[in-house]
Amino acid sequence: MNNSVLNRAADNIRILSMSMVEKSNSGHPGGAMGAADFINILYGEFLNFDPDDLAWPFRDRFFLDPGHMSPMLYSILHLTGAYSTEELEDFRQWQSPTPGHPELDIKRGVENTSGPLGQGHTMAVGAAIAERFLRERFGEWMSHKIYALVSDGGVQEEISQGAGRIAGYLGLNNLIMFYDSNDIQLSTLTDAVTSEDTAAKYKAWGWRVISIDGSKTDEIRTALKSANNEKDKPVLIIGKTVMGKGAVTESGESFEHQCSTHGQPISNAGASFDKTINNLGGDPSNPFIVFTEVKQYYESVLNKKQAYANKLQAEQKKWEKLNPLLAKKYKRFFNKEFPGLDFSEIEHKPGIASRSASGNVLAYLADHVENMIVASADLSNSDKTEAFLKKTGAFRYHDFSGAFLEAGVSELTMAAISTGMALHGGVIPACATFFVFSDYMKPAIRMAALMELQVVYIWTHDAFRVGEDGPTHQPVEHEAQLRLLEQLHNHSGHRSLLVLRPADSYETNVAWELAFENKNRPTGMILSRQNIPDIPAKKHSTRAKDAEQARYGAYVVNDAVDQPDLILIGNGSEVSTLRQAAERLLKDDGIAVNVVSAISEGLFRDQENSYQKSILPDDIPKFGLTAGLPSTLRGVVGANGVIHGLDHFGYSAPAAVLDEKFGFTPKNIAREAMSLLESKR
Ligand SMILES: Cc1ncc(C[n+]2csc(CCOP(=O)(O)OP(=O)(O)O)c2C)c(N)n1
Ligand SMILES: [Mg+2]
Repeated sequence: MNNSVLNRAADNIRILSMSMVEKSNSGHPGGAMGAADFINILYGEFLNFDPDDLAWPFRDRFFLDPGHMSPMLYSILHLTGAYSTEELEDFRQWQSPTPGHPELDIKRGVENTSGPLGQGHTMAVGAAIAERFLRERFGEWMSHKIYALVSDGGVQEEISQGAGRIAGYLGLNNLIMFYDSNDIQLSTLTDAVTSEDTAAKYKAWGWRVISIDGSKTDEIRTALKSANNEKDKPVLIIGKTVMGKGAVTESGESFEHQCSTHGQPISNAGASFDKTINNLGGDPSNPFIVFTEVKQYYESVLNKKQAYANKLQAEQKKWEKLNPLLAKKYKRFFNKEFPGLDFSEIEHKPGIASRSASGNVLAYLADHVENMIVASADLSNSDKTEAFLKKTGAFRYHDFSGAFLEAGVSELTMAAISTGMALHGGVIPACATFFVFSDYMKPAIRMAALMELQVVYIWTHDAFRVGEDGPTHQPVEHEAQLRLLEQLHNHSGHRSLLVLRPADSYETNVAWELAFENKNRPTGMILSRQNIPDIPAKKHSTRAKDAEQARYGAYVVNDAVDQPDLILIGNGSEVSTLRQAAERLLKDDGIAVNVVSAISEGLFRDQENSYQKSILPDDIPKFGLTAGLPSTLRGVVGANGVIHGLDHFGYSAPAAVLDEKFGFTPKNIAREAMSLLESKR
């Protein structure tokens, strides 16, 4: 293809991008204008997709890290036919499909929601792992490339360390990342904050690095060709680009390389909108137009893409005929179907920790779910994911026969990689660490919740009962924080995250079952380090059957009394303490108590009002017990109830001593409950 048409197309992307920002009077034109040359060559000459079906599972993926460059993405997707002119003109407006930062819309070519810098390219690493995992099982025919674009901000974010290390360690030769290196960031030039040798850094991680002039069509093409032929390593193409490329002032002087064009209409920044469009060969009175030759060029591009997709899909059909069982399997993988899963087959020894019960579930899943990928941030023996690891094996350099990612000590990276796996599709990711370190994962959890992705978070060592490790390891406010996402609804109107803290091994089974049913949102599981006695079965029932009621979010675990004197409410291991307190109250004071296990407030509040009232009638005194902040249970216990929780960081001492000192004993709880009842008399 002759470069003059390509350069016209890149200029067209620049004009569209700056015009979108100008029209909405908000947004980020500078970076988009600089990276236009790359995105143009990538989509024009490399990225494989099916124009008729952008969700085709074996398409190449493009992950955008700097979401603020959304005008560039919408512009290229306009040239390839997925967005209309009106939609570009509607940039950043209410309910437009062109929001300020791109929001996941695979059917229209947006592979990831982006905005928090650093996560987008880490998701690409996750997608690249998923691709290698599937290729290993189904063959070379289905292999495809994962492209990412990262900017100065994404390279500076700490998460890039984890993403770079893991991609290099695993030799993700299907990953090609373009670094839009324009030496400018939001408030300064990059030299105000960094003097690192980025190429050397990535090389040290095991990447191949190609440095080019990122505005030059030939150099971009050569680099992408070479990256596509790379057999061993992930490739970083460092492209030196020009912020606000083509911008000029009213008097026609260059206004390129200006920090001010990062995040406002170029006319506000000091450039001339009209003169810049003239300079880029466009018509200021018609800024949203696509040049005729560019239109023709992209028509020919789409024909080529279609021909490629047709060819591959024919190959796919042939393969499916020859391998009918495998063909069924990959379809199941992508449809998130799990035939034959029966959690009631999973047996536990009595009175084990819920982390161990989860380990038993994982051992079962290793045998029954072939497309599950589990990760741990260097805690597999402690968080009990090793039950899965031992049966499946860890990923190694160019070896994806296993199904376990040893992520190293990098919780945020691990969580964002899990997001990327879920985005790629075909696999079910779960990742684990200590509950207290969920703090390190929150930004990625939030993105998975926003994107409505099935990711499972396994958090063990759920309370101050980690004991001697002290306050740095004792989660307190964490459950309350995560349950905030239970209150936050996703764009489909559902609770964006489900948080489950099971009270014994039977509830742990149910929690895992729910995690598999939760196909359109993440699930977090909060599990104990210490053993927990199993809750006894109710009269004429089995514990397994009783525990199924955890599906309602909260239920009475003992033989319920119609008119109890008191209701005790908790979750996790506190339910056991409450049960013992209830026995004391009945024996010593003749008080009739219902004990409620509230595995998830969110699930509970989604039940019929009549059910909620039957479990927690208004007129009965309520007492809550939580190892977390008292506010963790406030929504369930209600304003008039009393909650015994923790309102400090905890202390270093053996767990039993802490239970005693913090008043988490059946005796103390019975005493406090009695004073609540007395205060009501
Ligand atoms: C995690 C995170 N922190 C801060 C921001 C705010 N922010 C948006 S863009 C940006 C830096 C922009 O620099 P660069 O990535 O080089 O983009 P360019 O200015 O070149 O377009 C910052 C700090 C963000 N989006 N995400
Ligand atoms: Mg920059």
